[in-house]
Amino acid sequence: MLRLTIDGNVVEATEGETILIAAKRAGIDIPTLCFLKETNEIGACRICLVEIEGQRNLQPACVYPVAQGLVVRTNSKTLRNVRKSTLKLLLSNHNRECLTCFRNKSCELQSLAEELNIDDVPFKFNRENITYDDASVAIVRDSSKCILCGRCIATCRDIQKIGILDFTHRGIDTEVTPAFNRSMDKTACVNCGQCIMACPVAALKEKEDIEKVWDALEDNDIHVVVQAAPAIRTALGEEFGLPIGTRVTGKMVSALKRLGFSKVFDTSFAADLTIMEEGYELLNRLENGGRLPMITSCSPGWVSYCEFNHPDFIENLSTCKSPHQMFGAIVKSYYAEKNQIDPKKIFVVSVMPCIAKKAESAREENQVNGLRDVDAVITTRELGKMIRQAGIDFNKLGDSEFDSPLGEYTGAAAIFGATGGVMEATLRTLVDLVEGKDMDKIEYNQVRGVKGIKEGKISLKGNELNFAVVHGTAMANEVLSQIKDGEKKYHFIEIMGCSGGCVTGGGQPHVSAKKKLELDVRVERAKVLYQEDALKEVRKSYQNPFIKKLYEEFLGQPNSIKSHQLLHTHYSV
Ligand code: HC0
Ligand code: SF4
Repeated sequence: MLRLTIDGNVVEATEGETILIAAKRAGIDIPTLCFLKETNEIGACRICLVEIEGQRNLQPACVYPVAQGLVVRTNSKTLRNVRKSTLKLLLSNHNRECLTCFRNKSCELQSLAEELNIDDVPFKFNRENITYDDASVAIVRDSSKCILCGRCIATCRDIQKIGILDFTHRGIDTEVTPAFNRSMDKTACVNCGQCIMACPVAALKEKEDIEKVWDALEDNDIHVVVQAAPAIRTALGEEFGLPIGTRVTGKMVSALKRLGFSKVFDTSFAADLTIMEEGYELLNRLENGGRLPMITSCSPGWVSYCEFNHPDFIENLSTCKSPHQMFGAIVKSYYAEKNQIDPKKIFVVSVMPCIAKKAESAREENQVNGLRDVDAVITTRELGKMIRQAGIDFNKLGDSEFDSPLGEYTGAAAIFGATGGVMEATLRTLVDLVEGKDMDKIEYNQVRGVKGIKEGKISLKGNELNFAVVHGTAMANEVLSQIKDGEKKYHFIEIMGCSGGCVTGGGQPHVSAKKKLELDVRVERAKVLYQEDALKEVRKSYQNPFIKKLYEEFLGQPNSIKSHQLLHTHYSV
């Protein structure tokens, strides 16, 4: 343990820590901008400069290591002036249309300007040749807002190991762009949206579908059905100032009802359905020599990553559509038939924590008889906006229940939104199906938590099933390489494109770098889903009575011809 002095306080720190971290622990917030924990620690923006006794130059706290006896000052007239000048220069090169900016009030640059008491910016914004790229169905890039902090570049390159974005040009013309300034839709971007989550400003955002949804809601000729993904209920409250990790399932349903949707259903119902289809698909592959390991296909960021980078693993992907696509297909067939509604008059909206779901729903493969399974996908952030636009006081809402039957779900489905959730849900059903009885075991702790690669094995009637859970495309790359090299052998793998799974998808509420220093968002949001699971009486997908009914009345058996027509898909090479 080392001891140093920060602003007159003696602070204990461990070797290798930075001044920024030691100060944070001592309750001293040094301002930062380009800093993003474990992602972008490069000291580039110079906002976190501090004075160190005995040194002539100011030093960036985010990269300067602690040392025994160091005497640090984080607040002085010099520092306040230097930080202000640096920030004014950054602001002079930034399109300051804050009132009409989608990051208004969630912008880290704006907060910093307020914290540093910036009262004027003497320079006018007059950059030319800036790119506004909205060619992709999922992601929009606006260079006029970019402050060149590099957080998106580091996230895509080092965390996701994809590397779509980088600095181009020099000096005043410097921009962050894909190679050759291609539009995002012409790159191998998988639409994970993790660069959006890293961006402190509004240089990256999702392609909004809010107006499409409002138009459908106002059309009396259309029956508008909404489904909410498991991960929305754990994060939507943050849009309304509630702490990270607040469960708002009932309020979310009330809000969706107030917005005027004809039915408010839950993607979790289709998650239970996916477990049936995927579980039987796995059993079939195990028994009949099918391609192994079977890999989950519900994360469209991961599926695109596989298509772009590992086409030799495409046959390993489960042929199951992702739950929200299955849900759309069931609404436009079973539900339409039962309620005698023309499927062409049904508009399915998915509320997703993910921007890749926008691209997924637009794929031709995700249509049945020329009708899209899902007509519009909005993110948690977009839903937050719609609720505010409608003047709904979210925090004052009471709880409501999802509509039946497509809103009935088990605890197994609720945990889909956290890394390991799909695996745990599959194991709960698979073991019982193979053993032919309702086993006592429900929880599989080895697949929970945020370790990048989690492994385990179980015995199924004497046969060993080896499995792995992977989150983030970098980890996916690692595991696939190990399989190719023969180092690892698995029967079944869950892969999610984003670290943490859907709870930290690219469509979730923004969390500042400062907050991310205090807590692990993945853990806090996942806790809510495990709580929801524990509260459920039925915690195994095959025991969902409405899933049983769906098979009895409509689909026949899992993996039946009808199931394949509606609920399965294929991928491109
Ligand atoms: Fe997910 Fe899903 S759990 S991908 O992470 O499988 O986005 O929450 O909705 O579709 O159910 C996201 C979350 C979903 C789907 C489900 C799966
Ligand atoms: Fe990279 Fe994902 Fe952003 Fe695309 S969406 S640029 S893959 S981080």
